Amino acid sequence: MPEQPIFLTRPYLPPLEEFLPYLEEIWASRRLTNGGPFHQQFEEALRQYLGVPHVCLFTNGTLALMTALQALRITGEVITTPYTFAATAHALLWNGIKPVFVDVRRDTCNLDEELVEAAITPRTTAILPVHCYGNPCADERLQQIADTYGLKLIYDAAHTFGVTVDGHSLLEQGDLAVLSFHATKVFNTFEGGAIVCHDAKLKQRIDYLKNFGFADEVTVVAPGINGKMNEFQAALGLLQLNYVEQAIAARLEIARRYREALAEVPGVESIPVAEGVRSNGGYFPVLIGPEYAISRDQLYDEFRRNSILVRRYFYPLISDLPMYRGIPSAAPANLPVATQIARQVLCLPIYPDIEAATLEQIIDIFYRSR
Ligand code: T4K
Repeated sequence: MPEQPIFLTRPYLPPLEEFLPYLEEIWASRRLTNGGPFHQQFEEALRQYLGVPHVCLFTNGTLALMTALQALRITGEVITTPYTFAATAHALLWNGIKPVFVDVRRDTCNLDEELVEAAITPRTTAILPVHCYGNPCADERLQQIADTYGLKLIYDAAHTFGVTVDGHSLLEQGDLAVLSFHATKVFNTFEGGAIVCHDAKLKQRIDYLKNFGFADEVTVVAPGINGKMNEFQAALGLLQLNYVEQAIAARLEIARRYREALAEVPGVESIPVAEGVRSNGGYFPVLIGPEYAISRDQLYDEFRRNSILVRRYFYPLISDLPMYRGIPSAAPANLPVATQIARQVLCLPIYPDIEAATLEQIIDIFYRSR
């Protein structure tokens, strides 16, 4: 048994000596937050890296999601997925919006676009899909539905950093896309997040909203919140951009090894990557089916006995949490695919510097337990 547990992920950090000059600059200027120089530099550098029109930096992805809903004045009901991290639906509740859960597709774990129309009511104002594990949603179809019914389309793109489809950033889709730069993500700024948007006026509104609604010293245009990214986060982000492609490449190589090794194990299903997609290796989920010798939870326990801290993202389903389960659309009978995936999923450790021997040890547990 290893002395140190193997975690699901380890945050990527650049060499400390490269970060120290940024800290010295912050100390010298005493500019710590509120749109300082690193904030401005990082916002522009990120915009260029992502190839998107506008970026609004946030202190975390959850506040970015909450602000995105405010920015587009979303109210009433919003169609979303139950198969995600709690923050997606919580952002709706914090805005007094009712989530309407629609089932997912097994091949992508994303909102099933063909079930969306049936969930629309006169109170529906938006669709909030998640590109789960960075797998692209059926963007064209979702946009078509949104256009037909006059709905806004906001993507929770927390898992999507650096993902491209036929060379285009996935973040170009929808009215807004929301990123997370949390420590556990492919790209981290300790904590952090951003909204990607397409026009300058909307960026301005979001920038006001994340600063309490202040447009200038005496003008407050809306009941905004404090969502600002500070200078420490922004400085780290600037530095991390130099390393992120290298980190993604290392993750994709680990994903390739898992995929290859587990293809031979009956009852262990990897989620496919669609043609033309450059994924980011943020997560490596597998579904444990009935053909496997033991259940998902028995396998989970077996990993834990070996000090390998695999995770069941996303179990339980959001729709099963106490604050959501009373909503009619949260009934398990309405969500059969999501319910099944949540019972079968196991996310395996994946991070750029995972040791080759650890990777083989993880794979070996699948072979030994089958
Ligand atoms: N939308 C979606 C779809 C999301 O997945 C998330 C966040 C959000 C929105 C909200 O974005 P943020 O507001 O977080 O920016 C983690 C993260 O806290 C959360 O950011 C993430 N999704 C979610 C999927 O996972 P936990 O509670 O499961 O993480 P935790 O602390 O157990 O960490 C997992 C493993 O990572 C640990 O076993 C060890 C390792 N780790 C973690 C941290 C925090 C480290 O090595 N160092 C660290 O600093 O939620």
